[in-house]
Amino acid sequence: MLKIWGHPAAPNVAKVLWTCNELGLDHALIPTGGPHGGLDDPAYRRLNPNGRIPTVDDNGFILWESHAIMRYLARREGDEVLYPSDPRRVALVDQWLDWQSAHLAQAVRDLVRLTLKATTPPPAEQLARAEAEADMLFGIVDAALQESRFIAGSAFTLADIPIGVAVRRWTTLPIKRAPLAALDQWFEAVQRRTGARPPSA
Ligand SMILES: N[C@@H](CCC(=O)N[C@@H](CS)C(=O)NCC(=O)O)C(=O)O
Repeated sequence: MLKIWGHPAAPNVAKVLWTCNELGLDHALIPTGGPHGGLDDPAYRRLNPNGRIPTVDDNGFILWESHAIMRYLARREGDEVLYPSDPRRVALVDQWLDWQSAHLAQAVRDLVRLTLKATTPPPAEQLARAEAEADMLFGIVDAALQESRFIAGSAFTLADIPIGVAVRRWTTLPIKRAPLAALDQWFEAVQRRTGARPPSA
């Protein structure tokens, strides 16, 4: 059975768990990272030299980096909807996956650092800058969703998963957010999918 090291409250692990659920894959979660620790254990570092989660073991095939894992699992299962083989359709999915980790994830991380993880209230100007950056990036998603039902077109694909996880995090932070109607409507719909089970730990 597929083994996954991580914990469901970690956004990058949540992406992989959501993908497994969409694909109907049985998996065993090995609680690691966050409150469970273990990231510096030499045995874990041999699996993932970054000391980060998630890491998976698929019958001896070890893989880390959440989006690489998602792509691998969807390809392995031959799921043409979640991760198409058509060059242009898959390029759009990849575009949003790469954009999420290069830009959106950082903006949400900055807001988490300034709010939930801060020991003192953040300087108002710094918080306003971080809020504006996130509004701008989620605004790009909102504009795309005004044109298509899902992030990368008319069907739910891997691209919807990391952005869904990011919206889930963003909308639970004690911050000001721009109203984005198309994004809200899409988020309502993707959250209702059984695969989008919210993290419990
Ligand atoms: N680019 C990596 C980032 C991995 C990462 O930073 N994971 C975070 C959790 S989301 C982590 O390991 N944090 C340490 C912890 O939770 O203890 C990926 O997408 O897998």
